[in-house]
Amino acid sequence: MTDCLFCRIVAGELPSERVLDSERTYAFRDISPAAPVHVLVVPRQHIDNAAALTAEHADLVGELLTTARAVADAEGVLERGYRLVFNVGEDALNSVPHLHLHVLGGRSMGWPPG
Ligand code: IU
Repeated sequence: MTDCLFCRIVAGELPSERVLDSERTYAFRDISPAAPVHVLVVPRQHIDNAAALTAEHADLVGELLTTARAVADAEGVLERGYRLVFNVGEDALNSVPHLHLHVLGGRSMGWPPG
């Protein structure tokens, strides 16, 4: 059994609130939402983070983005806008070592992020 939290969520070994999924991706609600809409889109396969991506992952990355777009559409935040974030490394406060794309929306946001 893997000890990767998000691998276990994808496998259904740990509970999550599914939003939608695709062949290679799974989208679920963040347990500690930072915005009214806060969904994480993860690849079903384990990849540590965005710094571990190679050209071989190009199709998968495209699928992560189209899943994120479908989440924004389904959540009704597409028209007013939303933010997509990959955190990488400690300066960015990346805390879970399984690649995940944050979909944040439902409120206006500041820039630059803190
Ligand atoms: P980060 O980019 O690694 O900082 O984001 C990790 C996210 O995973 C963060 O927003 C957490 O609230 C979220 N999360 C979760 O949804 N479920 C969990 O069991 C744990 C973290 I631990």
